[in-house]
Amino acid sequence: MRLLSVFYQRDFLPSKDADHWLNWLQQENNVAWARESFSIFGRRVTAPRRLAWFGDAGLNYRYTGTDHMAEGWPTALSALRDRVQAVAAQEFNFLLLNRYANGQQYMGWHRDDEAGCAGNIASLSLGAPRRFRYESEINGKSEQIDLEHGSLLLFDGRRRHCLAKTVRPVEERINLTFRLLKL
Ligand SMILES: O=C(O)CCC(=O)C(=O)O
Repeated sequence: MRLLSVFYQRDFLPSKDADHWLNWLQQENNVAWARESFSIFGRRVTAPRRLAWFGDAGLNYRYTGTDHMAEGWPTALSALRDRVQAVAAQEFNFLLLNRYANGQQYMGWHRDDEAGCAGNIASLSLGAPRRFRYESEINGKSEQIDLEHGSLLLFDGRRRHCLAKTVRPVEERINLTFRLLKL
């Protein structure tokens, strides 16, 4: 089932848990953070953020012409996935993480509508609050939510959305998007 509108739970994680997860994900021995480049209108562009992923072993999430092959879930993260699944009432088999060092790092407008992407996306935010914009399903206008530390957002990835840049001095933010890939 797809959601018609977005669902936002501000206090999905108690602040102590949210702090723990932010700290855990920032450790390079837990997560291999990488800078990725992709082709857009024939030009090679480096993404203005860092990226990592986990998922059921052998699953490949391919987008912007790049493979993201999963090798399994660290035990700690599969426990977090189970908590997200319970609220979303849906299973997830892939996790994409984005790490924004400051307000100049962002994600441009896009849709997550690759073939094989099913159900809704569950987006867990950690660190500095940042503005998420998405297209209204009613009139196509831009709506927005400030995603807070420990919050969970459920949304239909086929709706255009972005993580806006800001000139305000903001600290690091890590975002986890749990997805269901059907292959
Ligand atoms: O960092 C965010 O909240 C946005 C992530 C996003 O748009 C995506 O993963 O498709």
